[in-house]
Amino acid sequence: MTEIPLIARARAHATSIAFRSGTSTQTYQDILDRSHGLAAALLGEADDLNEARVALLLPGGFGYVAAQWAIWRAGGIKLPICLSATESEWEYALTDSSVSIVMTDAAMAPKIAPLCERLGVRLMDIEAITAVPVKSLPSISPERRAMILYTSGTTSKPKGVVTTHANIQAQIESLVQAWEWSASDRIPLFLPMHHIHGIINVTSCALWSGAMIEPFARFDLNAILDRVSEDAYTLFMAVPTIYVKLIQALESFSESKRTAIIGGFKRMRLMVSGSAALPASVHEQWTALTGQKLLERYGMTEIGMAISNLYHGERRPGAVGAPLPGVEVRLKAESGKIITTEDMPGEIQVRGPGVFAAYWNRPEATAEAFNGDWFCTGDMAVLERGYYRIMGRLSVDIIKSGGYKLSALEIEAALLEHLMIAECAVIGLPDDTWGEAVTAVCVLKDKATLDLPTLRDWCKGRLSVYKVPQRLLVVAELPRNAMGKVTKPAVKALF
Ligand code: MCA
Ligand code: AMP
Repeated sequence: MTEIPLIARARAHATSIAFRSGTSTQTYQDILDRSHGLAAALLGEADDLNEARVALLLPGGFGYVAAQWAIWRAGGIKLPICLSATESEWEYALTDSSVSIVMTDAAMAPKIAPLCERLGVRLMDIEAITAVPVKSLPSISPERRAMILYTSGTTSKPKGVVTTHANIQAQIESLVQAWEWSASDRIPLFLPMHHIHGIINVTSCALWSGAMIEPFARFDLNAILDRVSEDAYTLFMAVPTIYVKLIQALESFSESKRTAIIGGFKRMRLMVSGSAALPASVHEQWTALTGQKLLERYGMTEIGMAISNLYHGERRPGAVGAPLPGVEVRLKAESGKIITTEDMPGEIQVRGPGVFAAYWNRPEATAEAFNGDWFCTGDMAVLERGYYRIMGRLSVDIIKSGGYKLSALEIEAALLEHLMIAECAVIGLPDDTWGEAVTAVCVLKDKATLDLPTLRDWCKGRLSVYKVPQRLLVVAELPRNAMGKVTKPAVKALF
């Protein structure tokens, strides 16, 4: 029988602790047993889920991983959805990928139950599943599709990125090798579990290595810092917004508290930043504060991690480093030529076994995203003294806020449903904490008025919290020239 390597490897660490939360712990054997039981419950009378899509609505931790492995061991495709998404965002993902089962827990079940009922999707509260007869599980080949992650882009609706078990394994192995993961590592998990950063970089790399994960239901700064001061961790992975928030918090603490926490950070073997640009000033502030040199890396949902500063070697502020093991990177100039020298900017293109298989049900979008077998990232970079430096994105319609990739077009489409808004454009304005702040530029309908608190209130329940505009610019009118181009918009109000 072919078993998924991530799961087969767990047997070698059977008695080691995989998850710790306060005094409660679960071993690798516990994950194997629980995922086997949940796989049997998923299968029922069937022998194989044959790539049926199963959504996961769970916080990171033991339950999440047991459910994830259950889906994989039963032969299904796992589709994690955002805990804080709105019902319409959930509905889009469930219908776009024709999900047949949603796995969740008692806390989340009531929130998604009405939607499941309306869509005719089976809802499985994993906490309600206790004794299940053990049954034999199907053989899973590396080429089988394993996961769909929804990602925003230059279309108004997110696309499902499909990866196979082989893709996921390649993404894990590359990082385990580059950052020297080992069974003695201990890492906190506070990132959302519907993105690669939390799923692969933290959770899957740790479990591949026999390491220990301490999950937090959300980014609970004080609880995490208490554990840092107790030397609980050897590794730390976060987005730049989190480092900004940590610096602000550390500066506000008493001398003794700050010293204890900084000691915990200092003694970690590695701290990583990624998912968005880490300003060189934050990199330098962190080093001045803790003595740790953050390792910045670059990745994308479609490719996993591609470029990283060196574990042993230079960690250059403002640069993302060199290609990771098994990943090929090239830059393509606007002229279409492949760049072969340093200091010439071009689009990053990536090739390797970690690159995704396809966008779910979108063959045209998949074809457009590739240049031969090279994936076109839409990010611009330049190679300088052997390291890549990200210069920005090709499309202004992609906003990165708090590490989340957002589509300006998706937010515009939602705002245009507001009765007062005639026209709108959504942009990302630079922001010290969030990287970019979602900003709505609106022309209102005749005699209408709108302010930011009213708009934000209206957005609640329609858009996830991180997509809600942080700033509003109301434009009186948009004068256009003979070519139809906007000439000089008059600002009416700025919030
Ligand atoms: C939340 N708030 C915001 C934003 N998000 N304000 C401005 N911009 C935002 N983006 C506001 C809320 O409205 C709320 O306001 C207050 O901040 C607290 O919200 P909360 O959600 O509780 O914030 P938090 O818990 O402090 O969250 C910040 C966070 C989170 C921890 C940075 O955004 C996060 O986990 N980001 C990481 C996302 C991630 O993993 N990305 C990786 C995907 P009020 O108090 O007024 O209500 S990228 C990826 O996977 C690729 C492959 C890669 O390279 O890694
Ligand atoms: P996502 O599609 O959510 O996986 O986000 C991927 C995008 O995040 C990339 O295409 C980049 O634009 C951005 N990104 C990730 N890491 C970095 C980094 N270290 N520096 C700048 N941008 C980054």
